[in-house]
Amino acid sequence: MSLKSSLLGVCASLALATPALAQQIEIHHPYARSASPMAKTGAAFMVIYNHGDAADRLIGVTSPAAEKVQLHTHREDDGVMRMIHVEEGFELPAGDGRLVMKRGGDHVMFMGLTAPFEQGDTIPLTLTFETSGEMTLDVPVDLERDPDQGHGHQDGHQHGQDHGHENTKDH
Ligand SMILES: [Cu+2]
Repeated sequence: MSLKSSLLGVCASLALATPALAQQIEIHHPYARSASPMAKTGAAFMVIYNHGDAADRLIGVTSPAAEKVQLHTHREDDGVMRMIHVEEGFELPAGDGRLVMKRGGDHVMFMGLTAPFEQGDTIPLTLTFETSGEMTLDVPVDLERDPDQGHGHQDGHQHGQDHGHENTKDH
């Protein structure tokens, strides 16, 4: 499945679930990876936009692909980067606010994978938003993506720049 068709699927399922809010939450460039075929954990990354007039919050994640799925971030602790479970979730500010989940930062964490993440697989993932409700998408596994590619830096990054990567990552 191409990235484009999976994004279309996202829009379609959201429209069915919450017609009034269909335009408000938009997900760009989702992908999932794990460190090796033996890994029992994996992570997913994406950029989420809130085009609505009210702030929202990503408060939960579920997936049949792992025993436990959590929202994580990385914090530096005495020079060591550690992953932390963020129970309160991540804020999505109103008016095109953006949540960037990327390597070394905020991410969706899969613990106890039910099957290894293999290149070309898609991982079903349900995101729960405080206001907009649930949204299910198929996240493509991309083990080859460069960590620095795709999302750029979290600060001062323009919406339009994200689209620039679409062509290079489409199959
Ligand atoms: Cu993690």
